[in-house]
Amino acid sequence: MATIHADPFDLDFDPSSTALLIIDMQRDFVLPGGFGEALGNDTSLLLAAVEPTQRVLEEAREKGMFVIHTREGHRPDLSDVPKAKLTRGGQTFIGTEGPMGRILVRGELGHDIIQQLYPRPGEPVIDKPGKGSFHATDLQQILLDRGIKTLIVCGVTLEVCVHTTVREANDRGYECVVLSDCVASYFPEFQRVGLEMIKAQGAIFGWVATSDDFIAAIA
Ligand code: TIU
Repeated sequence: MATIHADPFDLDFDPSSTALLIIDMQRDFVLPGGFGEALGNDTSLLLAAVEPTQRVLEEAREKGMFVIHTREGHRPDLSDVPKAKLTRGGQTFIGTEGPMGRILVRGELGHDIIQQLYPRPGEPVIDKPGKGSFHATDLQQILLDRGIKTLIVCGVTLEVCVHTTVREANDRGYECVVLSDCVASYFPEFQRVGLEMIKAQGAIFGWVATSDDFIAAIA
């Protein structure tokens, strides 16, 4: 067993039943020319999460911890995009050509995970059509098969895909620790309040710790 120093209180976990879940570290969100910028965001704010997540990933791999990656995106024929997502606000970005290929479409450069955090063989990559990582994916089955009980969560954006996934996971009985410096938002105030929401009311849907807390816990 291990203990991670976390907010609002320390959490005991078994590293052998813990997975590192890295959410949507795709070019489409963290680099200019993709989905994030098309929506009017300054993508550079997300880059702060890259280096701490690299350190966490390196340590988790060294300790043999199970690592899972997710990507938000759609089939090239867009048959899995709800109409309400495709034409949100009267605008369509998904599936249109950009400098990194068709936006949020599987198989395109922009859809893939950035090189610094690229999955290794044996690390499942969950392709998801929605914001949550459990909706319309086999993540639940993969976690059950491995006997996973605790999730260490990194990725972007905090208040969208990270929150949705952690809320889904919490309802399914997983204990989730979100690493505050390994998640990012296009909105600094959402970064602050998004972390507050998770750990309020006695860890209402999760815990918050830092990359250093995680690395110390598994040392
Ligand atoms: N727009 C935004 O903040 N996020 C997303 O659309 N997807 C994820 O968070 N991955």
